Amino acid sequence: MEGALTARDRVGIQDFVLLDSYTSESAFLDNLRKRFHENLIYTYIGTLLVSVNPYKELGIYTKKQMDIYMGVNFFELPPHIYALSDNAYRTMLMENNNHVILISGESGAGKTESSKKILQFYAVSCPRTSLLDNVRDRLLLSNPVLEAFGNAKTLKNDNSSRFGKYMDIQFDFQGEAVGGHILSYLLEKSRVVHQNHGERNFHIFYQLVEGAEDGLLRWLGLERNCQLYRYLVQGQCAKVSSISDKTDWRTVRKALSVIEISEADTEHLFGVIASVLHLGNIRFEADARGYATLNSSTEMHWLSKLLGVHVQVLREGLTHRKIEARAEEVLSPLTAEHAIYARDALAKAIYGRTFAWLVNKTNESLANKDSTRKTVIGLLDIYGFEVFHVNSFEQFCINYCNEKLQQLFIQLTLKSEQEEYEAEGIEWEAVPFFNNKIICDLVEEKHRGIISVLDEECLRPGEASDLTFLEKLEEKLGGHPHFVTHKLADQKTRKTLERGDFRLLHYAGEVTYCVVGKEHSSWSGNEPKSFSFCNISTLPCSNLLQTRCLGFLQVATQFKSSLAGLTEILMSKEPWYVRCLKPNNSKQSGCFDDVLVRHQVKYLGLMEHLRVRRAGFAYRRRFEVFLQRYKALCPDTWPHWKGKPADGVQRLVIHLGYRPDEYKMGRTKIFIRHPRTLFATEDAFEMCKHKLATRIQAKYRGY
Ligand code: AD9
Ligand code: MG
Repeated sequence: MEGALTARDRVGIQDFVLLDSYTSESAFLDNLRKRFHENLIYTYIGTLLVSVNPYKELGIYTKKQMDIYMGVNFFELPPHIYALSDNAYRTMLMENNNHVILISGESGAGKTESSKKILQFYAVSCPRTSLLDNVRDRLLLSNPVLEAFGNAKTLKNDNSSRFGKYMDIQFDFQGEAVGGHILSYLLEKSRVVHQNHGERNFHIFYQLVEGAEDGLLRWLGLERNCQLYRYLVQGQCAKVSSISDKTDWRTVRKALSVIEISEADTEHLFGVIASVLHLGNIRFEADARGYATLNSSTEMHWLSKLLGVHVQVLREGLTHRKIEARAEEVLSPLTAEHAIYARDALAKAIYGRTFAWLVNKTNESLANKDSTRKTVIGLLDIYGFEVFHVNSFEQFCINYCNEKLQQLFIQLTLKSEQEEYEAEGIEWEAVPFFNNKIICDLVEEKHRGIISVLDEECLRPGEASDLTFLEKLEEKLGGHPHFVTHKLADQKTRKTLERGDFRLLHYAGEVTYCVVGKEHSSWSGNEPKSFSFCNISTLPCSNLLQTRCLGFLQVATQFKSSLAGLTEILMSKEPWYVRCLKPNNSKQSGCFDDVLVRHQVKYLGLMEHLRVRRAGFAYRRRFEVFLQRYKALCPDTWPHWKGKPADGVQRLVIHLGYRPDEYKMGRTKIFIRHPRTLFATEDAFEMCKHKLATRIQAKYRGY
């Protein structure tokens, strides 16, 4: 009938590999858009899951849906995050090895939501064979707690992760979720003391002020009014329509008790959080010589009470710094401006340590104490790539982290995949792709990378400044195709760059980083400038801070090595990928911005991935492994194959009726084009096992 749409026209296809014009970006986009408008947010590229944030509840995450996807082969049902979760889970059990689900995408694309859906799937639908029900609750409720302390409203996302999170979910041999472990990466502590316009501090502060019982607030010396606290109002948006701080407060309180944080510890925890608010309200005045004096007696009283530190010690600590000179400690007074830096540094340090403590506590509660072997599924949910009007050190770290993750993806899916075909002698037409290693090197290379230069500059206290840092960068990196400054830029670009900026051409787009601190606050006349790159190194440390200045210096270097550690963890596991896309920049449902989505499809390397997938092979197994598992399916290979493993595999697949275009024999491995071929073999294997078991039982029963 003319005008009638086929189902395929309407809902698109569920695996891009089956797309007719698979090299066309427009066809790719058409398919995504069609599905998005039908509320079909998931599409596969082979076993990779593409997810488009719907910005609305779709009713597809129910227990019923979980049951539908449990134990069903990947391609038998519409794409879903549960299908990927279930497949990772079953492969883990079958192959008795560790897996990891890598979730990526820019800020607000839906990574954290995805990771929560996966965790829920495991916690709710995996078998329950023991009495470990509370482990599942703890796994689930660790989320609201860490989100309250580690997430915040930004311009990109009302619930933006401000720390990187890697979580292992541990399973016993029966497939029951029995424990977990969390690693956290670089929390954006500067948010504690400063938020850009339209952004908030970490959720927990607002939850506490809005939600805490009157008695608790009184005990903490707080009032139920966010506007009274300097650290809460710089972004001028303490209230957010999509967030109910009161309800979230109740959830967090309950979650804290489920993850076994005692009442006493909880009280201390909120004491520390409240102390940060009091600290933010402390004001300094300059005496005749410009030195800081303090007259915030109410705040000092509460700080002293909540932190358990004598007022006099606090006072000295906030207005002086300790200098170690020839085995002697000398107190030297701080100027009013430096005292503000020191106050803020203290607030950030207190918060950072509290967060670390909380992650530790959560881990204690998730730990599985029995020592039997566990396999794990890791979940990686980091902060997404972000570009703001002004980008500082924090964005630099966040975007570098995303760059590393993209590099890992390239390594595993595009580079090594193609190298493997070559090594195995499989005929292959190379698929070109942009390798962002050049940008990772630009940031992290020894001696000439940005981080090294930053470190070097920071080790020259007194002499170094933001500007000398920038000059050093220009000297070492001038001419690098992904690095530009005002001085290095051509005429046209120069107009868009200020003298204190440098610009990186990241895989996901250009970002201009501000090296020199910019004035950001209209709150009070004597607020400091925002932390810039080198400023971090020249900060005067209040003598309340045990961390010596040097500790601050290598934030970036520490981050670099913790990311190297993370990469190692991820590389040691079988990877699965969820690529999250953001449909529009206004957090709206039903709106699909073509230009924005096309850009993400491009930089995430989805087209290249599709081409490699389409021309390549979904599965590969070493001959020995393949033969060992399936030898019972062929009389020639059962019970033992005496010849070369490759010949045995050849005999086996011919017996199974594999068509020549369905597989290729490499040098050490068999390559199978479509998952469904392997699934069919796996089904035959299950049947065979079943028959064998019945036969053995019958024999022993004497029939
Ligand atoms: V960031 O890098 O941490 O700033 P994420 O984590 O990628 O970012 P997040 O998962 O927090 O983004 O998603 C942003 C918002 O989109 C959520 O708060 C939800 O309101 C919305 N969202 C995301 N995924 C889904 C979904 N599958 N269904 C419904 C969703 N809403
Ligand atoms: Mg997130």
